[in-house]
Amino acid sequence: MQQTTAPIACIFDLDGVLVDTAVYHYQAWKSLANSMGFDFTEAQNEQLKGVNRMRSLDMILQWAGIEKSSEEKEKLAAKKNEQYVAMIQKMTVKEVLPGSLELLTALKAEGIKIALGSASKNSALILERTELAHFFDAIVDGNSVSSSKPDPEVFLKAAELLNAENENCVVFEDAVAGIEAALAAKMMVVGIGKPENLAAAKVVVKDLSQITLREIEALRFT
Ligand code: B16
Ligand code: MG
Repeated sequence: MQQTTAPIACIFDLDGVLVDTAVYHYQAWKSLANSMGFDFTEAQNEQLKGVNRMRSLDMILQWAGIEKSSEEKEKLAAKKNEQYVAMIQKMTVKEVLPGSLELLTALKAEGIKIALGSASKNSALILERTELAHFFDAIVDGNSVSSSKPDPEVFLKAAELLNAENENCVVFEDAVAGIEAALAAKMMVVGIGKPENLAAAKVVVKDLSQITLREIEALRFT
């Protein structure tokens, strides 16, 4: 009897994978830190990727050795978000990262299910501004999870909504925390960025233009 393999399902992180918003997060956090009289390094910024807003703020304050009350932290996070939203409101389809549109289109043409698995609470605005919303069969973002990456919740929920088994899901991630989350969910993972930053991912590519649908489908056999 011939064995059939279940189709793969693809789960995309948003910031830094499909769209170039990682740089806006960095600018907004840096400007907040500078306004308080301190800074953080690019290596520290790598650790903020994929991490939710309040946890990112906690990390930045901890690096600076500053303690704030919950109320003050809410205000600081709101200030950062205001600046970030002002930047993403001006986004266009031009800020979609190389290969994103081509890969999403190819997946759709093959009938492969697609979900978003992002920590961002601003994903709806970004998907609308960049005209990507129509590609997704399911959206899981910072508004629908209680635990931040590296907790696997965001990807487990996405797989559930797609009706896919975890081991058939391929996660595309630019963040160390996101790769940890995907591995904890027992999913396949493609790192997006520099291999030296994303050592836990077996496959790392510069951007989505550097991987084909066939290579993605072959991941389960590696
Ligand atoms: P927001 P992703 C993450 O999005 C970003 O990588 C991370 O830097 C950011 O702090 C987080 O979203 C929360 O974003 O402040 O917009 O809710 O990479 O998981 O798509
Ligand atoms: Mg990201």
